[in-house]
Amino acid sequence: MTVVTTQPAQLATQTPLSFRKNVAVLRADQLAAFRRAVAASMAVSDDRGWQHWAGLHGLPLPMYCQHHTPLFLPWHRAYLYYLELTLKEHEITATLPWWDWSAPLSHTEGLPAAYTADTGPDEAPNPLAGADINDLAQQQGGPDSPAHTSRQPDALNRLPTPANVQQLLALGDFFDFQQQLEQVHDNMHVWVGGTMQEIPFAAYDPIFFAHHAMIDRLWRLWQLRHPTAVLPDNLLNEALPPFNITVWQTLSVTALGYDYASFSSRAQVGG
Ligand SMILES: [Cu+2]
Repeated sequence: MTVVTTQPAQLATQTPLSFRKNVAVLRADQLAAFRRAVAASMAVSDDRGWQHWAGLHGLPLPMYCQHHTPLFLPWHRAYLYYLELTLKEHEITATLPWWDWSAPLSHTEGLPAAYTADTGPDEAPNPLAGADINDLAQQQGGPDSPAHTSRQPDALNRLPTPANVQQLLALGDFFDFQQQLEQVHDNMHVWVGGTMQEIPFAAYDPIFFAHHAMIDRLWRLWQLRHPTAVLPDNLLNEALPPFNITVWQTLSVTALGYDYASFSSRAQVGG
């Protein structure tokens, strides 16, 4: 049983933490910067761009994502981390916002307005509303593959509640927590509907990353709640291809250079 407290040198040299924020409280300039970063990513056609990064999760082959395996949370943490770095190349302040689908606002508005508006305040198309899906992914997905992402949200009263979240955070064992969190995660993919419920294409939709930032945040909150919980050594040493990182290197978000704003600084919520 080991508690990992040290981090590899290349990760420990990160400078100031960058804070992921609740999408509901993003200031207009923060949302605009994030949208510019996503739009810029979508305009890049090589392996630094949106199509490449969305494709790592599902199609085109190989499909790297880990679902219903012990690597679900670590793999997706690495995935969001590296995608966020590519967005920072366009906008240094850009961070992945999270969508708290359990919050009262979500129970009245559903999908976050930042992701559903057709245009931003500048009248430019809103890149968070959806994305194209490249030809290769469509070919490999067969004749019913979508050419563009879509959503078909379910009823508001079927969203998870704060009580559901508290039940998850109270679980003491990592594997129990991960398994039950993944179930809620699965339900949310189905709740959003459309492309989000098809694993091969889900990550093309920008809402995927707001949903997964919430999942990653809940893992962070769970880690803070259960500081003595440990993962087995054999799991810690697992690689997370295609990322050059192991499970134990994903355990500390602050070593990776980011954190979640609401519990780090109350002042940031509502700011
Ligand atoms: Cu997912």
